[in-house]
Amino acid sequence: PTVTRREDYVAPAWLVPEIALDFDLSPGETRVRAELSVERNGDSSGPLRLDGDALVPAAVRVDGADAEWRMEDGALLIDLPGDSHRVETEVVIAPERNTQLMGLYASGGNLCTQCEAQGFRRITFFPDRPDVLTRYRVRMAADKARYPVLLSNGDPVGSGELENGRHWAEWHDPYPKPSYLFALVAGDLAANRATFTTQSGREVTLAIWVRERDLPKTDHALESLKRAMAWDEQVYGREYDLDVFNIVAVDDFNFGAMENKGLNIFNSRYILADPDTATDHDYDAIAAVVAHEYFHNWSGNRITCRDWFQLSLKEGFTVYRDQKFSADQGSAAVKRIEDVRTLRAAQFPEDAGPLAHPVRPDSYIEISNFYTATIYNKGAELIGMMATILGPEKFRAATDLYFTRFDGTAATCEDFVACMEEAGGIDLTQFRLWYSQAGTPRVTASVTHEAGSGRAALNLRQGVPPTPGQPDKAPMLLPLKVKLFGAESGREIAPEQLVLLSDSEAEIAFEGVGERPVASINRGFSAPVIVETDRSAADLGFLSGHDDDPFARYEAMQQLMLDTLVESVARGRGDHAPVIDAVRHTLHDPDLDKAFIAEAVLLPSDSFVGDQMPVVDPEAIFRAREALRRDLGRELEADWREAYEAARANRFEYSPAAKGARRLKNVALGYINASGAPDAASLAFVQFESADNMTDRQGALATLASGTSEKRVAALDIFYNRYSDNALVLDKWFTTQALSSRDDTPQAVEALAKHKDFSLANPNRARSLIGAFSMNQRAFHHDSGSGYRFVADQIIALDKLNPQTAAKLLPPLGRWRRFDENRGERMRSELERIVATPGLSKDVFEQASKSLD
Ligand code: B3K
Ligand code: ZN
Repeated sequence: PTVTRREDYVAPAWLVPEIALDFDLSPGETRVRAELSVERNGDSSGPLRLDGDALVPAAVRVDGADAEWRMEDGALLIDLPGDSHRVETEVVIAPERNTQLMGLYASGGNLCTQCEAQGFRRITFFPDRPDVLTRYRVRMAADKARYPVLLSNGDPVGSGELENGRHWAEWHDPYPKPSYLFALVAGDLAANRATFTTQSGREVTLAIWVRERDLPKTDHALESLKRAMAWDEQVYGREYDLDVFNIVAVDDFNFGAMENKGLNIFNSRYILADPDTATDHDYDAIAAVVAHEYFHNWSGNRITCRDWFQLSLKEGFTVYRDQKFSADQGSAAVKRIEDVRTLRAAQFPEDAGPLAHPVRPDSYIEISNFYTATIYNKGAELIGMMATILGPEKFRAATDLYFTRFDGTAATCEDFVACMEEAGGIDLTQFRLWYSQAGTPRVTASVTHEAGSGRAALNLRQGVPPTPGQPDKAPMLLPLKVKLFGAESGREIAPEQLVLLSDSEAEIAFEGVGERPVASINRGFSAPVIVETDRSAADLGFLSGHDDDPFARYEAMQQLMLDTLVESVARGRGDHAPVIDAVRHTLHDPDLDKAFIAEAVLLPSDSFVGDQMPVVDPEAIFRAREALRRDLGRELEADWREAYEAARANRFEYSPAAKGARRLKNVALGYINASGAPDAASLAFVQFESADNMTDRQGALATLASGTSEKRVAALDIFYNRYSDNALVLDKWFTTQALSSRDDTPQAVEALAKHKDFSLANPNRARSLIGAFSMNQRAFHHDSGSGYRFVADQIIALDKLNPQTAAKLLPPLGRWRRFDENRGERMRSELERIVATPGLSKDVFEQASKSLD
């Protein structure tokens, strides 16, 4: 397969200022006519190259006459004599046979598109690259009974009736856009509508389109959209720019959602919610994804990417924007904790493994493989670090400059950083390494103190581990917020300061320090790094109870728990008392809200504990964590029951306080069950049966599903029967079982893969079982290798239908270097089996072959 390299970028030889598309839609046979006005770009030479993927030209005309053409790697090549021509092509495609879900495809009886990154070339011949910006006119004709609603980008300009029960509609998008932002939907859909008046007084019609019966589940998404629109005006001065904004929800979708200009298309899991079927986490995710896609209208659509190596320009920045939006809707501290948890669970392992790549990659085989936590979440951290370094006013000036200067263009990460430098009045030369060097920096911090002289010092050292293709790393610019507390008095010794660590070693000096200091460092997680300190359990316990930065309090507790678990794994047993004391203290701190407490008292996941160890021992980690959970449950049983009772009697409400109460209640339920109390399972079962919301129902189900009570099977059956016609909730049923900590989970999951409701054809369902199972460290890494074989079988089967979604399931198998020889060998041999599969897609080939290197 061919490798595409960033340094090979050349500007397009031909531009396409205008396109007129004409779709004669039907599921088995859709005729697509395209009329492109093409213009030579400067004095470039060479033929017009129109990308195509599995397209056969039915007709090709240039300036109205049949033309000569040839095919090369699926693309259509035409030699054009002049500088400006009208090129017409015609193809026939079959949406109902499109199982890749890229291009035009059928879902739930409707037709829809997905073009990012390279799906447009599966619809029509076109220079399918983000730096070719085109004005689109789209006409669609379809059977009116089957597809009464016809939508595309921009504004509707006309519609009418045709013969044979067909009708047509035409849409024009006044904003030039890259082909990846094209969208079309034809379906039997109903809309939940609202209006939004922008800050300059423009009235925008908002509509969320779903199946008629799902309409009652769209209010939360619509409300979130309005909030996001207002927030972007207030915080970034960005206003919406069309008269209509449409969102369509579809059931079969390769990822979360897509920001097509004026016509966002969503995986229905990020639109549909009501208390009976969606958890608080679902509600939050819906608000975040709706906001994310909306924010792309400026960070992505008005300013797009020059090439796909610049993907983080739009994705990192937009994730940063949606994270801040969510932080403003509730507890900013809890949101930061959740975001860091995600970064550590998804991005740190990626950065430490065979698929590590820089935020601005240097090469790819298949760009779909680069929609990663590194591009998205680490990319967002880079924006956050620049915002920290500049401060809020200069950061806003810099984003204003960026939005003004690059509006209507296809820009680069470099353009963005240059705006930060210019408006911030600073030099970010060293900071740019964050874009080019992969790997998570490690910072070692220690404090020295001379009681006599009152001198203290914080000693910092940094380094970045080698990653594939990058053996040697230069020191990075790390913005670290630090503060010192007195170990005895607990008072602040030195106020918070922002240290810009630029060398591989530095010493920060403090004067007049009378007592032994304890360092609180990387407060607010100001830099996405791993910090190693020599702080004792006592110091961590103190910070977990007294630090005035809520993130630092959480962090101290996590570090204490991690140290305890790592020690237990190494020595077979550990001292649980400091963790139990710190948790007790946190549970009773009247200044803390319930959501924060719930986050803070949660043990780090099995896999995060594994990430701290040179060789991951899944069984030992599981046992150590269960032992600590049991002791926490037993020693604090009365406290958990008290917390549980305090949050028990609330009727459903979607508010930060009510969410926090539910979160803590369910964490408490988990600990009560861990204690082994005889009534624990019935407590869970009562909650399961009486819940008026999915958070409580699923929380109880998860607790039961990991246990041995006879209530377990009953609860799973009740849940299944109650929701058997709701695909999104059935996904939860599969996931809950895949994440169970029971010994028989590997066999249970293999059986579930044969369940009549399981199907690889629907990406949500595939992920709900296979994706979830591979996150269950103990079950997936069973030393028989059965988990590896099972997941590899599923990847091979899914690759034939949907390579993109198959490739996303691969990375857990690629982490073989982190495990013992037996497991590592078995993982490798599954990767080898995958690579040797005939007809493998380049998506899976890239992930599997790089994982073997
Ligand atoms: N831009 C899309 C992701 C497209 C993924 C293509 N493999 C959604 C988003 O990030 O907002
Ligand atoms: Zn995005």
